Amino acid sequence: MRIGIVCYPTVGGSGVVATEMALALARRGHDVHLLSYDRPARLRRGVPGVRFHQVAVTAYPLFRYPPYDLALATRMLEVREEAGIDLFHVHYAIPHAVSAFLARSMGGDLKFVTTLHGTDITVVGSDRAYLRPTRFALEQSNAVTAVSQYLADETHLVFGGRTPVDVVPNFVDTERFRPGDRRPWAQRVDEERVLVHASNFRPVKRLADVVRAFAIIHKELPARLVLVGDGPDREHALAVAADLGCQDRVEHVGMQDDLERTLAQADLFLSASETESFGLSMLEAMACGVPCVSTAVGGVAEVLGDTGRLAPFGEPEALAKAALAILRDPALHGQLATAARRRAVEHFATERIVSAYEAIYARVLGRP
Ligand code: GMT
Repeated sequence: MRIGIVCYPTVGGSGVVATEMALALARRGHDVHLLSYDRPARLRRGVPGVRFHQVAVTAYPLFRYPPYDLALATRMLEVREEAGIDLFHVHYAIPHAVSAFLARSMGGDLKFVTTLHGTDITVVGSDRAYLRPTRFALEQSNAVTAVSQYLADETHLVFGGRTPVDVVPNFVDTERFRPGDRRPWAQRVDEERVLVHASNFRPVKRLADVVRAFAIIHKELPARLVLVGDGPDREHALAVAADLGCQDRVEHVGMQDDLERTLAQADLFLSASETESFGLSMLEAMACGVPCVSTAVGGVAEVLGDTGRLAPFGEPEALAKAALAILRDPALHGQLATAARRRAVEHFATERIVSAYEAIYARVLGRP
């Protein structure tokens, strides 16, 4: 098939999923075209079978907010004409699904599948300013998918039940994300527990709560917290670490192209999010054999199964208690680590999930 993928290029989960989809589809022989305002990090090097098409937005003094959605609709039509695209797969509803509908209205029969990732429904999509166009664009999509059952249910709650939503979870490359050769802390001389958190440090991630939980853990056990990523809450979280006297045990390493290396060195992944439709970094940690302790929000329970531990949102003490129970018990840690890796491989491996998307494409195109 000739497939157009539309996504945000940022390091956020939806961009990662869309780019990994493009790579996996190209490996399966599809002709893949990726459209975005910038080249996604994981596509920096050219990849056979995937062509990148930049969406350029004209700046004009009159435009306080340049109309990206219009430029995207135009680019979708151009790419369809140039490459003979069979179907577009748009990741994150706003504004991508609306642009796809506009492209169809301008250019005739254009098929598109919309994948919902989280805040496009739970935060932005439910905002009064965006609710009606988002609902309309979902109704116009040839298929709508959500990355968890939680998100599918939320979509029905927010937008009404008219649009059928297929649940297709996110996936992980279990060859790239795999356990490292680091021995568990009980077999190491320093016994230092390495905790990791990776995200875009947006307010919804509650990075300061990650640090607060870590400060409690650090008082009880030798421990270090590695923060991977970057975003608006970085300074606040580092200030909280200083206030709590653990700043020298908190290491901010910024964005990482080789996140798998850091994850494979960790003993535990900590997440304090207020909402999380899926939690892709946790799946990547699981694939590396790293148990996760997270707030019990959104679709996280669907991802972790019984391989990690959940604590109520907004209670860093509860998060710390759950983490300490694992970090004090090498046998329990070993069991959870093995179960996490197994669950990632059995339920969330790339090939399995990409096949599910291919089946949806075939259904939309009316092909066997
Ligand atoms: O919704 C966001 O904050 C951005 C979005 C993204 O582009 O990274 O994250 C969402 O999509 C990810 C990939 O499907 C999920 O793993 C995240 O859980 C989800 N974020 C939230 O629900 C907050």
